[in-house]
Amino acid sequence: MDSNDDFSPAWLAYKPIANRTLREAWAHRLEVLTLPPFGLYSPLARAEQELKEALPSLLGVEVKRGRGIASKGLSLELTGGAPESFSLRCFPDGIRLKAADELGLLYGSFRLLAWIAQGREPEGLDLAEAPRLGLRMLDHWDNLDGSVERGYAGKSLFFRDGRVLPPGSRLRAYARLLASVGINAVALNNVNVRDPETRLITPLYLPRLAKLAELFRSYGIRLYLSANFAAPVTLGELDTADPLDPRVAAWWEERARIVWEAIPDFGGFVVKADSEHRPGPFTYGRDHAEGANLLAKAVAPYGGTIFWRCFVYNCLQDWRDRSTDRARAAYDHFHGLDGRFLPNVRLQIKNGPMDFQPREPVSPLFGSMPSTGQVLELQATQEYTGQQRHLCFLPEQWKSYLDFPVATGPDGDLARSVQGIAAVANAGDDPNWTGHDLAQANWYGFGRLAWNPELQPGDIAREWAAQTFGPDPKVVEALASMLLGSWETYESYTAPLGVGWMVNPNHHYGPSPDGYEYDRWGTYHFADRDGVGVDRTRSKGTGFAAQYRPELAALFEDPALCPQELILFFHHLPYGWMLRSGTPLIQSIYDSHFEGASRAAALVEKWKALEASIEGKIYSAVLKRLEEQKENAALWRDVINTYFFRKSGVADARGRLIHR
Ligand code: GCW
Repeated sequence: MDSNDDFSPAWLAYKPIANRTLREAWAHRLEVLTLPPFGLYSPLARAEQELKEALPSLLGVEVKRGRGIASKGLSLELTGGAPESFSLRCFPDGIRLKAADELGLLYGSFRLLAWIAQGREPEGLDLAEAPRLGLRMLDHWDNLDGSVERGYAGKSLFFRDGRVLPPGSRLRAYARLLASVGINAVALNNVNVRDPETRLITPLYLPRLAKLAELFRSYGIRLYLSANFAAPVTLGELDTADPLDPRVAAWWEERARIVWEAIPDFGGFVVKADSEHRPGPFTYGRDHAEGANLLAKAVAPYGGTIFWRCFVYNCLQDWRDRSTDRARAAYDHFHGLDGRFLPNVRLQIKNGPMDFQPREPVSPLFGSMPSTGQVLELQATQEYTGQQRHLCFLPEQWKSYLDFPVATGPDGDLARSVQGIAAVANAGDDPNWTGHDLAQANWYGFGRLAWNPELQPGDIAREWAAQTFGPDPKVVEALASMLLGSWETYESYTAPLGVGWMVNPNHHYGPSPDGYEYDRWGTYHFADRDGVGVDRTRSKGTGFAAQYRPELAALFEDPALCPQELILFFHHLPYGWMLRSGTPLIQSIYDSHFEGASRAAALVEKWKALEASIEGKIYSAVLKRLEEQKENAALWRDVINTYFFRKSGVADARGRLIHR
């Protein structure tokens, strides 16, 4: 087998439906397929292809093409309605899928197949769906040499040894997986755009990128690239990248023309500027509105969008300087610029104010800039959540952000305040795409939540499990019980109560309580013999809490009201501090670490109980990862507990083993 063909079908496994009555109930409604005329590489052609491949495998039927208006069988119809939306209904002799556009028909076809694969009955099928968010995007941090920054699943799907890969069968499978959960945008390269990747926007690479765009287009997915703000200088064409210099503006306009000539539906650029040594407008004494608008103006004639990242902070801090707080940085840099960005700029804001820690408060920027388009950035790749060696089902974490009331009133949740969601992708060229087979659930879950932020993580977990492993309720429930709660398990054996950052520097795997404590990244927890945590109050701390709207600021400001899971993010507290649960802070650190590590150990046993139901290769691969998780969680428990025991001198009230 060509290594290009060695990949898992993931949740598009289309396993045969074992229940005969159910199979027949579907089959007699699906044997004839009628659809409107379509072009060769159109979404509708993809829909037909998917149905014709999937239905025989799920139901054992051969699908025949019907003619004209069908009264029986599966009919796909173009009618009115919102873009990308669809309705699906079951009739005694058929299924009717209606949509306003071809993409709606493609999404509806995938939903129908998911419905069948999940073991549901046709009689209940009556859906009308439209995506809640227009932009549902994956950002890859892939480099041209094939490496992936913070990638835990092999090499890049798009690049190898300085080349753009041709659109082979793996990439087609990738596009199908994306479309099946409604993802409609992909940024291919790392936001850290170095010299080689700066050249992606030149004729050296554009023809190859255009081939990828053609494949993705047929699945409703637009291509984006990360751009280097200093590109005119890096490419040796100008001696400045000053956003107010007319030569620079002209350069970007010409560049946009070249890019859109090669890829007419190109989406636009993601930009990391003035962040972690990347160039940006600050070099020229300009602000981020001036920087973003330079690019936005150049891409506007083509309908392009600029995703301007707000991950801007001082990464050369001195730990002795107690006045600077990294958590404040995004708000301090961007809030005052509200109203100054062109309409095709989207500020892309990480979920929290720091950097994808297992738990952070929501970034105070959300909902605080009424005249500026915003996009939420999540991290599916598990940089700080176990690197796809630990099981950590992230839809539960994401849901806590999406539901967060950034504004008052019933529509005040974060999901309603943004124009889209991007996640840093967790897929690479590993045969199972994501390193850990069960991490596919995060990719799937991201797409589902971006489509509909109101979905519940439990339903997402069950849908994913049924589609991936087949609809046997025992297996589905067992998998759901492993996925659900796994984020909180991870959180409970790592850094306590929102304090974050107790990881090994650089690679970020495994415990190192003081790894970042005296470093320059602005990531401190200030543990001493008396207490731990960061005072971010307005009254005596860094003032970060005051960046929130008043009701929230009041909650975070007061340790008696502050959500307990974030208490050390906002407060420096003595070890004897009584949490609302009635447990002293130090004891709760010990308890959560003992419990978290034992829950991680229990995952191994839960998985073992599934041995007979899971394909051997997947079973052993996952078992190996769960065993590593168990061992690493025990290490986390011991390192963190010993650290706090040595600092505080307080023994565990329950007398469990804490190493001296
Ligand atoms: O999480 C940090 C990562 C960097 C990353 C950066 C960012 C792409 O450690 O690897 O760089 O964030 O989001 O820009």
